[in-house]
Amino acid sequence: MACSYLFGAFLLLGDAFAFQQLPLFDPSPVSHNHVAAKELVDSASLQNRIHADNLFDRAKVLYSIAELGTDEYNHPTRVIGSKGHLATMSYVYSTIAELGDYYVLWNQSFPAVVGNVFESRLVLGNEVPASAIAMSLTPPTKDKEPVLGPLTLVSNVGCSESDYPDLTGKIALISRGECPFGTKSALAGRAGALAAVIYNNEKGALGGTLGTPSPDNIATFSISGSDASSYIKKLKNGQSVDASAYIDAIVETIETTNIIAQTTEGDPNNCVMLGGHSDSVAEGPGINDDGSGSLTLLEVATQLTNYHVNNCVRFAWWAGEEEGLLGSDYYVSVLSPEENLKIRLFMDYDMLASPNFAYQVYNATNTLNPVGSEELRDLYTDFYTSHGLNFTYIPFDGRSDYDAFIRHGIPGGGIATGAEGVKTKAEQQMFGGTAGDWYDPCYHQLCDSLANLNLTAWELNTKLVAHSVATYAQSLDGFPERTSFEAADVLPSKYHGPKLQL
Ligand code: DTR
Ligand code: ZN
Ligand code: ZN
Repeated sequence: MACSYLFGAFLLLGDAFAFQQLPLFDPSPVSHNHVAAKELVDSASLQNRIHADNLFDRAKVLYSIAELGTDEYNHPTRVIGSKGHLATMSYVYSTIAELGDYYVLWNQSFPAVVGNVFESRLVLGNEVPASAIAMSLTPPTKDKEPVLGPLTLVSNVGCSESDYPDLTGKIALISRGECPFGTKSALAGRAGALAAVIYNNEKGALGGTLGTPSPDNIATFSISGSDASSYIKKLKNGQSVDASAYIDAIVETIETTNIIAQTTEGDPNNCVMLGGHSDSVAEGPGINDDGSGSLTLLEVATQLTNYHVNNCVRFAWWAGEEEGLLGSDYYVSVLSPEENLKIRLFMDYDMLASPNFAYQVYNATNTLNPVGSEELRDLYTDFYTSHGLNFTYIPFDGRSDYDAFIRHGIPGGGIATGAEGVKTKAEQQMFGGTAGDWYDPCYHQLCDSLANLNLTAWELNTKLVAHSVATYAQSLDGFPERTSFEAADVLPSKYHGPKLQL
């Protein structure tokens, strides 16, 4: 099986993805379409078709696909721009195309900013702060050479131009807080600084992204508050601190692609939408993050072909989630108001099989989010409760691809099984596993491979995804009507994707 899928994947590699609309495969009937008389989709019946072994077979294919990234990255990966990601997109595309005319399938290419830090070094006084890291999407220092200058404290939290003295030939030291890291880097650059160091205003190390590049951005490091404190004291006492910063990095724009499949049947003015992300981080193969969600979508899309639907169902495999929700942001940003209003809700499925899992439901409420988000949240919690299972609420804070939807008036929500958070004792009682360990100890690492999947959680959650699709594909009666496509909340949030931005 792995070989034939891989062969299909290679067929579509390369120039095929240069086209806006790939030609559909020959829609010759496949077994799913032989069903003589299809019935209207029904949750229990669709759920009965979900089996862990089918999901795991798909995971094995995906791991072989990730191995294609080894040429360039020395280990399996499906990061955007890699062969592993191109082959992932081909696998998704060809799997849906083979289902014949049940779906209309298209792809949407968009520019994606990617960065890579090859080398970095920060010296403050005579010390190398242990917590210093170059921020994601940082530009290099001038000519990719070390720069030297006095460390200079920026006033307040460095969110307005007036906080910045003339920093020509200097290295700026700025507190975290109130505005995005990218804003601070650009303001420091505009004030003439050679490099910037942002220190944490909370406990612990700081890592984050500068986000969308500005031409004013300068080489930027982050350090912990405790590493910064002695320097802040010295500077406040009028003492000087020499600093040197060096970053060799690139920031470039590549093209990558979202894949979208919509049922040909069902009311096209009332669409139920769901998505997972097709990309991984560069560090590993991303079999749980978000291989699990992407493959769940493929399996549910495959099994759905056995049924009629009343409402249209639209599946999305987003690219560039790990670089800052690029694909879902782009998709929503180019929707016309009419198209936006056709999407009745968006369901995010990112990380469904964490090995030390908790059943997590995004705490999306109608007070803070588009109306309908809470009805969706309750569908998930009712499901767990009716199966005698525990669940926890997790913040709906912009860390995954639902963000653009709720910011544009579309009700949203989703489920997950946990990333780098630590399982509590109470959660160990509720879900088993190991208190004190991360939900996914291999989050964003090389070991996010086949052994990093909990098949019990994955199967159960895929049944829940099937339940969500079947319920709303059958009927949206009573589900709140769409009223607005305005941005729900325009304030920058702490997260926009997996990385901190503020
Ligand atoms: N799935 C993660 C992003 C993510 C979403 N929710 C949380 C909660 C805690 C940590 C991370 C996340 C990813 O794509 O990396
Ligand atoms: Zn993810
Ligand atoms: Zn991730």
